[in-house]
Amino acid sequence: SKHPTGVLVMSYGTPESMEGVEQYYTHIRRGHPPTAEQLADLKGRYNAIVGGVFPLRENTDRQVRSLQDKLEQLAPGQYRCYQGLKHARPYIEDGVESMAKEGISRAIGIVLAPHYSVMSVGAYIKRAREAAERLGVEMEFVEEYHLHPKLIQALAERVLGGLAKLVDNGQGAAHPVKVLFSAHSLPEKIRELNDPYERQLNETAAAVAEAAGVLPNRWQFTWQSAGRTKEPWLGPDILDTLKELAEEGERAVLAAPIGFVSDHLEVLYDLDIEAKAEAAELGMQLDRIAMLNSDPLYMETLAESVMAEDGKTA
Ligand code: FEC
Repeated sequence: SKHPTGVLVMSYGTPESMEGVEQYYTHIRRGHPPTAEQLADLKGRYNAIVGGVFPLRENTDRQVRSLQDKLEQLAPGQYRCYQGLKHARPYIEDGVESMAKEGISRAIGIVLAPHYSVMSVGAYIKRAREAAERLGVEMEFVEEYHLHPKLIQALAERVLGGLAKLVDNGQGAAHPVKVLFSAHSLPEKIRELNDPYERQLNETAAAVAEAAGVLPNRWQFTWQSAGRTKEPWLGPDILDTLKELAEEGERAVLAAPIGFVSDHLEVLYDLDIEAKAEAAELGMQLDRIAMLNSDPLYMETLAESVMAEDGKTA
């Protein structure tokens, strides 16, 4: 066909300004506006990170551009990337609409999150599929890429880099470092759905630890960023894990948030500010691995996953 295959690149989304935080938060809460206190709390967290900007927007833009370049390099003229965000403009539906308007009749969707849960990636795919059906775009999806060898390599390099820095500059020189892999918690009810999220995260953690030569007793998995609701969320939370590690005599921790791929609020606030403060309180040093952002190995992971899915269906 004369039209390229569309690639809908989906990401969480972030507000464009402080004025947009209320609408964004309301969208995350499925149309229920936050209380004034909840809103002030969230604005406070955005203000606390790197000067109160919204780095996820620039990072997602750059990831989409870099993936387009990588696809162009691997398969010239065959793919055209579009952006679709879960909770901000351009929404997932806007991305599908742009494709349809530009004459795209087939597309592959991929989410900038490597692990599948029905509550995370599944929800992105559901919305994209509905829009595609409505607009007559034939669409297939990459559901997960959590063990792609280039993803594992990129993460292992970051763990090695983080360990080297801790050993050079801090307590890691005198104490063995504990590597704490983490991801966004979800409500415990995902367990009743036989959801692959926990298993996939543990598989990524084990593969990265092995590739980086981190011994089994020198790493563990923990959750972070649980929602502030009454229902139970998957635990233990990283703040509790840090307390436990301090009691066990650990002094140096490397946080490796493998469930995320960008610098954004859940990393820059929840880990770099909140978890770091807790660690300091406990007499421990906490460093964090660099995020993938538009790392070439990550872009190759995405490009190869898209092309493999396309090959299955062409
Ligand atoms: O930098 C930014 O502006 C956005 C950072 C951000 C990322 C992110 C990723 C994930 N979330 C996931 C699940 C949930 C569930 C709820 C929930 C709520 C929030 C709130 C903010 C927020 N999330 Fe998020 N998430 C980010 C930001 N998230 C802000 C609302 C206030 C708060 O609780 O802190 C609970 C919704 C509800 O109330 O019903 C569930 C998952 C991911 C990782 C996968 C992905 O990227 O899609 C899972 C980045």
